[in-house]
Amino acid sequence: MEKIILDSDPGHDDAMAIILALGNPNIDLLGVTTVGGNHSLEKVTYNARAILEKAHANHIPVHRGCGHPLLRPLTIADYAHGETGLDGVELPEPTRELDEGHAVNWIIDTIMSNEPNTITLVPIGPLTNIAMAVRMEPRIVDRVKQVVLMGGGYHVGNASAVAEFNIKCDPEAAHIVFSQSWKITMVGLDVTHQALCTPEIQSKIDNLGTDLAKFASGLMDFFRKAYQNNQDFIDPPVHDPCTVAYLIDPSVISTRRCPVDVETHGTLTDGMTVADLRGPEPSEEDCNTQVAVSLDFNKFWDLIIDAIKRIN
Ligand code: PIR
Ligand code: CA
Repeated sequence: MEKIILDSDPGHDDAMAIILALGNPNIDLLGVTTVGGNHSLEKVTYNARAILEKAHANHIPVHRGCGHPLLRPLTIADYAHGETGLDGVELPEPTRELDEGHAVNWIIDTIMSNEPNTITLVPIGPLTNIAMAVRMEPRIVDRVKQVVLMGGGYHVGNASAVAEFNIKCDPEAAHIVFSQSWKITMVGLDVTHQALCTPEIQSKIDNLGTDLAKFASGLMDFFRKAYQNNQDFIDPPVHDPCTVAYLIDPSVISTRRCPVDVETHGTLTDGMTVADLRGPEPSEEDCNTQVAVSLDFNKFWDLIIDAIKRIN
């Protein structure tokens, strides 16, 4: 069982990551924390609670985190996620109260009160909460098992020619996170743009016939339209669950070790994840960061479909 904390900004693909984490028997989801990103902190926090309600998982705590990047104003992605941050589906009213305590404190307390090397951080939004946690309690860096994050890309951007949204939203936070000595796997657009919800995949989800399958399919319908309207995609890439899939089965994603740094002073390149792919692949002792390079499409979607089936 992999104990994970999902730090999220739901978001259509964040919702799919939460569902995968809940529905897979090898993942122990300790809690969901929220960060301003795809939409305002208020909206994404409500969405996180509503998704858990929908998936019969209101035993999972939700802690609200930072609403704004460390230095910059918040830029949201409502063009991708709509007015609610989760347009296209009807959300149930959450029955569990929002948990007390700031997400950053909860992340620190959870890591420090568990055995060393047992907790994996899975950030799937801007890295503001994680950077704050590092600054408040630097001992978490040695105590965390690993960080597997959705963000960045070494060959492609979506918020600019070279920058991915989560990193571009808060490049200073990303810089802090990538400068630590913990093991980081960057699951970037290079791979998540392969995680397309094709009509064939979506009909497999539809064929499950359950309430949660209809919910997931409704999310994908909206995400498809948004991606067709403003990203020039035919099918929507379902970014965030790639991280969880990698933790469930590392053979879903192949990786390459390389140094990664984040541009914070670029005029054209702000928020770019600069991956140094020169030379032979460095050893694990020499390099604590790795980037995702390819996705096993069928294995990925089998995991998601299996998770939806198990929940409902
Ligand atoms: C942002 C996202 C998704 C699509 C667009 N166009 C913008 C969000 C996703 O939730 C994911 O975490 C990441 N940011 C992909 O860039
Ligand atoms: Ca996200």
